Amino acid sequence: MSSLRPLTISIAAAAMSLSLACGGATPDGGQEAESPYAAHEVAPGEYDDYYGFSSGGHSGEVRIVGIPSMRVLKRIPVWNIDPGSGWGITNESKAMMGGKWVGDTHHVQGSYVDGTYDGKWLFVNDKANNRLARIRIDIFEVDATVEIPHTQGTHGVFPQRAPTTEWVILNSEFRTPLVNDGSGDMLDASTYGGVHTIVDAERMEVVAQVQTEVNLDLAATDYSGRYSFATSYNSEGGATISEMLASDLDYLVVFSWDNIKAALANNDYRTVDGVPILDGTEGTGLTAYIPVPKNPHGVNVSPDGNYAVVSGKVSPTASVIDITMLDDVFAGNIEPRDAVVAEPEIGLGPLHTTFDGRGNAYTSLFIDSQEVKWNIQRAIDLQANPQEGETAVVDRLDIHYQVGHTMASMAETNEADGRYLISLNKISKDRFLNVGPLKPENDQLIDISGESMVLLKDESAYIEPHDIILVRRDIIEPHVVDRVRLEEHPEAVTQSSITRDGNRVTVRLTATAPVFGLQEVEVNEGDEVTFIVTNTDEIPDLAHGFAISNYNIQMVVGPFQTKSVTFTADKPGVYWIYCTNFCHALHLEMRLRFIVRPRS
Ligand code: RUQ
Ligand code: CUA
Ligand code: CA
Repeated sequence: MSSLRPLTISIAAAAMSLSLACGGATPDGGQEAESPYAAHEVAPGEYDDYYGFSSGGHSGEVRIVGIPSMRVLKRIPVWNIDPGSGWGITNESKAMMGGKWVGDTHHVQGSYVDGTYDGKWLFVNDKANNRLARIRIDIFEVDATVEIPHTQGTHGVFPQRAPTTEWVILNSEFRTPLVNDGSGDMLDASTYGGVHTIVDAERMEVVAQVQTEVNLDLAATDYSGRYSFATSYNSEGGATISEMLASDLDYLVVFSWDNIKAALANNDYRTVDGVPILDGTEGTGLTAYIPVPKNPHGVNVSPDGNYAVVSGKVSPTASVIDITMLDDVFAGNIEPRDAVVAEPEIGLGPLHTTFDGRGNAYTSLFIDSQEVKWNIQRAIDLQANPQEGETAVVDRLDIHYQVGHTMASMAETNEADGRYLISLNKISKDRFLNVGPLKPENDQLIDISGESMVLLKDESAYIEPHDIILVRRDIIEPHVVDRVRLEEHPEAVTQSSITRDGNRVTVRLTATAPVFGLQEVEVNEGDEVTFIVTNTDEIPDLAHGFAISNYNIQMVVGPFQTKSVTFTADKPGVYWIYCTNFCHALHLEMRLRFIVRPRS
């Protein structure tokens, strides 16, 4: 039995409390002699079939996980400081972080061409400080960021899927005043709104924002480049949890890109802080508000591009919206709710839905702690023709415990292959050694190639991954490089030197195992010192580190990369600069003296 104290939301309105109790499930299947995972094991020296790109939640990072081994292959710092790479310490990364050192990554998505991944970029949001970051897949480092104005709770993010990713859209989960400068009656929540932000993927600049009266939570784009979607759980415009739960129906908000583009071309907007703000409230023609029950969460589009599936969260249902009917909704030929072609009952606490490319949907059930497999066409047929005792549900699998996101292999593309399903479980509870109050999460690997789901593997994850996408290896591998081009950094160093301009000292330093290009650097106390370090080693996996003792500076520089750091030499004395990354038999000798002469 569980010893976890239920953390129930203690308000009367939440009769269906979204509790963290797990109902006393016990671990199952752990002690069989032959684990079903054996057939999927990635032996030493073998490679995984998929790259998993996972958002690290409040760790602020993105992680690369091999699937099906579940090995964590890399952590990509985004909105966090990482001495292992110097992220947040180097001048280059500081410029991209803009003085904000924490973030909350929820959703990582890849760039697309014709409905599948093109292997170029990943995009990831920052819910805490309202930013979007772009990661270059060739080197798996952030190369651009953009602040999203007029928003809080920047949550759902999704790139355009076709023909290519020109736009990336983001939702603001929290309603706020659009101009949030303390003016007006700040307590009057009826004046707040949400915004659907459009970012240019190439330039990483905000193109426009579409304002709505409701909040906008999860996001998706369609497969034609004509629509985007946002779930809204706060159609009530409430500021308290009971207000947000007052109504039985909320919305899936659909944004018409044709009409947005026309409004932009006709200058049909106002400009606030340099950003075009379009009116997307009900009746303006830019949006359709499709009523769905109740406080819905995820919206996911089926790989055939035909359906948007909204997971009901407080309602035990999923709502299936027929995307081919949206033109009629926007033309006023049918009511928005007419586009909901099925609403099967699937279980308690549906959060996210994913697909196997064979017509089946898999929805995470937070309260039931289950993955539920159901057939979309069957749900549509039963909606049209209800039959006593019949259900669209095909299979259920208990997970451990309280699943948030779930994702199948290639499921957010038109190449969904229905091999693996990942269940990102918020609570691991009794599945691992006890490591104190703050426990790992439990990411579970499930085989979905057959009729029934088969649990294959538990993997602990440092809190708290949110979402993951599973991308076939052959899409990513050709793009990944072993080293950057030396000249990519305008200040790349090929010859070490020290130059002085007044009290500004610039040290250009090469690093080739096992020596830095200089053996000592002398400066005066109070000098502003910039070190520019280039790793000039040609060997593909030979990184060098650069740390200055007692100066709070530490960074790793990959092959042919250049990184710089600027600081004030405020402590006189002798300080060893050393390589932090084991690179050579003489790695320990790879160091130089930094001599700071006291001000006389
Ligand atoms: S959310 S557990 Cu931030 Cu993706 Cu749904
Ligand atoms: Cu270079 Cu250790
Ligand atoms: Ca609501």
